[in-house]
Amino acid sequence: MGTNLAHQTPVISSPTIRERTGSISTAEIISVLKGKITALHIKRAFSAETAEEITSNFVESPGLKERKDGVPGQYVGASHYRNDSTTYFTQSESARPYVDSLFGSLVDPVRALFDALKRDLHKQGIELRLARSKQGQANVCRALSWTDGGTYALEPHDDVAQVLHAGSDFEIPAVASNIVAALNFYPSMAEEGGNLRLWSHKPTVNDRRSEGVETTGYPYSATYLEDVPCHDFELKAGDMGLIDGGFVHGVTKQSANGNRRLVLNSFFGFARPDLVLWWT
Ligand SMILES: O=C(O)CCC(=O)C(=O)O
Ligand SMILES: [Fe+2]
Repeated sequence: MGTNLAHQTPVISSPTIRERTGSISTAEIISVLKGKITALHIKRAFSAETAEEITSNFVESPGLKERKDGVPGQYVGASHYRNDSTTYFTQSESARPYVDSLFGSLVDPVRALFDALKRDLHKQGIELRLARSKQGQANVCRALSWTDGGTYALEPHDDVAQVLHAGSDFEIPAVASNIVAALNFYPSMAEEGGNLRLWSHKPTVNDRRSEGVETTGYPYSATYLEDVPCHDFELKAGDMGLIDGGFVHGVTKQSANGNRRLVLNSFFGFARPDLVLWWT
């Protein structure tokens, strides 16, 4: 008996979206981790001074590299995407000084959020820590500047497939059956475009297989997403976003001149009821 998976129709799941100005609370972060909020956009979440410092340090970083894994972009840090555990943790260790240097002598807002969440979860008997192996441990974030010149600066994708298929020598596949939260701080934005677009759809394994993206979650085709509603987060430098990375999302085309769009990205989620892992 054969199952025809060639024409999966995406099931629509309506996201719960919150957008406001101010400070994020640990209670809100936990609501995303537990699937009660799908996406949170906090405007002016960190200062212009911090944003500018990070941006100029990124541009001048001796650790700045071109991605060579099929996702057009430049980065500082390490990505577990399509890497085995040894490669990822070795790269995380060697990139750490460059990631730390992005903040100069200013307080790292990603680390501050990590520490606040760690304190709050600890009170509830839950440990929050960086993913690790014999080779080392993850960094708190990685910095990325997308360079795809097509319809999207970063094509529609989900963040769960890569976690599910990270390999048994990683701790993170356990998170894939829960929410994979994706945290983004935006130190710099293009003049136009570069919106974070979130589609009302959370793909299943069968959906990914039908799109030929079973192990990567990247990229979903325009045809597949044609009838799926979406929401655009219009981001500005200093904003942050926190989303359920299981929903399909991407970054819209951006203006080529002027400021480059820069994101500090990290992932985290429950590996066990008493353990939240954090990685990049
Ligand atoms: O740059 C963004 O706004 C989103 C980044 C993202 O989705 C990713 O790194 O997986
Ligand atoms: Fe993503």
